[in-house]
Amino acid sequence: MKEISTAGLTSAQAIELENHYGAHNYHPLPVVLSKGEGVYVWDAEGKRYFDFLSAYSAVNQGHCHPKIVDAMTKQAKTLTLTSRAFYSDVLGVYEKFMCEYFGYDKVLPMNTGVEGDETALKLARRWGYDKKGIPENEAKIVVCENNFHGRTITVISMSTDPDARGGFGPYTPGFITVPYNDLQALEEALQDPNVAGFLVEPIQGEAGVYVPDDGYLTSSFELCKKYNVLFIADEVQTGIARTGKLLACDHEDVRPDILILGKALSGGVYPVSAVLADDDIMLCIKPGQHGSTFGGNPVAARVAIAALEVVRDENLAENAEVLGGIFRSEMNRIDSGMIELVRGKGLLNAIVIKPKGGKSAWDVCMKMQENGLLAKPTHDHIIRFAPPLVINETQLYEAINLIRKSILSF
Ligand code: IF1
Repeated sequence: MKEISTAGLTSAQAIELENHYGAHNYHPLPVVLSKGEGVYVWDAEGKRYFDFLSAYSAVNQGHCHPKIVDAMTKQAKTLTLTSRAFYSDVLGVYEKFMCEYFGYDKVLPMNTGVEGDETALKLARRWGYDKKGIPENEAKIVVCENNFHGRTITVISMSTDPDARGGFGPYTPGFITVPYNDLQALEEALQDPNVAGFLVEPIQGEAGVYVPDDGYLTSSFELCKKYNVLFIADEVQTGIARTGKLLACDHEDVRPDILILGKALSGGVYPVSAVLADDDIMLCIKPGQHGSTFGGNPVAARVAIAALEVVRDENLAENAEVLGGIFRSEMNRIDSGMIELVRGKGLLNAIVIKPKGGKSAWDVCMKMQENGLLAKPTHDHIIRFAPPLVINETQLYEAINLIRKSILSF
């Protein structure tokens, strides 16, 4: 093998290495990133791009936010991991901070988003048996068509996406699927006395930034109350200011019984996820029944505190709300037959692309890359736009011009 160090790697070499040695479970845009700061990333050749993916909304606070990186490096030099076999002098501080920040009695720390979802499912089942009186092994969770909650066997068992799910059976039983944004179907499902929880994304991200009708969250929450079912919100992608409020559920003043957070909980520097609930639910899980080697470690705890302080101190929710409005109205003004629809909330937005002359969403993304803006297509015909929430108005208009120019080139 040729001698190559990461310092001198060209983009072509980096892509070749990944292709050769990495599993082929992704199909990335052909851009190799080597540096990030705020709303920008740079490729191996030094070209700068606006990052309009933000690592799927993990980097809401911007790349390499100095306050978060400082918190991480400081703690990393002091104590990184104790496991939960011992207490640490950071975890309790973090847990108190989280409970006060989000308004819950208790938090259960995990690492990745899917672990948060798995935790919520276990918690809901346990509550179903201990508190609702569901007969053993009969608990069901209602989920939505076109959901995305991660990649474990149990979580793909809830999926209706053939790519995510197909060929990985046998599947975990105990799920009822209803169409998203359909209250009547939800009510029918909730009437089953063995239903413990309703798991929902307040906006479906992977499905293509699918925003439900106004009132859907409120009404589904009320239906859950009517049938004594836990309302479980997966805010892994929509949470932490992305949609213009701290939580997407805040748009309808709904307080989930179980709240799942991930991604931007760490500002993208480290995997940190969390599940929040009140005592009546959270204390259904007893010592030894759930956990994780890394969950709640001192670095994660310090990082999450810093990341949430940045969200508050820099008014990221307000910024997302205001700039999101500008973004959608400017997208709607682009005079191109290729834009079928613009939708979203705050700075979680998507445009639906109508292919033109054989050119699809992928081609638009390639053109935007050429012009200095990165975004990723989802489901062939949808492009998701989710810049870091630290973006300012000048930068947003610059980015809008690049998007307009790219689309109008077809
Ligand atoms: C990938 C999409 C986004 C999520 C919600 C839990 C998780 C996710 C609502 C799991 C993860 C990801 C994972 C990422 C692609 C991605 C994604 F394109 F699939 F749809 F964000 F939009 N709940 N979303 O969106 O979190 O375990 O990954 O930390 O490459 O699979 P995780």
